[in-house]
Amino acid sequence: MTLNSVQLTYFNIAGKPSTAALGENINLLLKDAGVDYTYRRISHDEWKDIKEDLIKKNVACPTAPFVEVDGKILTKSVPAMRYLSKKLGKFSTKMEIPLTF
Ligand SMILES: N[C@@H](CCC(=O)N[C@@H](CS)C(=O)NCC(=O)O)C(=O)O
Repeated sequence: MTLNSVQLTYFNIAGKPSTAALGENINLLLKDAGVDYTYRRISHDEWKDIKEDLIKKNVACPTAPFVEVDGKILTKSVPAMRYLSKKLGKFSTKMEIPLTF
């Protein structure tokens, strides 16, 4: 299964390596799965407006990292990874994976 229009958003943390913190788990999942995606690194100044936009879109947990895929917004890193894994056919659960918890 291919995933379309995938964008991961997470903070660019000053003074830390680009691999630091929660965004990296999803980044590696997408990279290892060979997904064509963009990784948008944002500043804390940019976050205010982005968070407001997530709230306007009724995203239940407006935090970073989040992934936009096929017009959906996935928040919370572990649920997002479960959802992506299932869509990629790498998670053989019969459960419906919610977009967020
Ligand atoms: N359990 C969540 C934690 C998400 C979280 O708390 N993210 C922090 C950055 S590491 C955040 O978005 N902080 C800004 C905010 O809550 O407005 C996950 O795994 O994604």
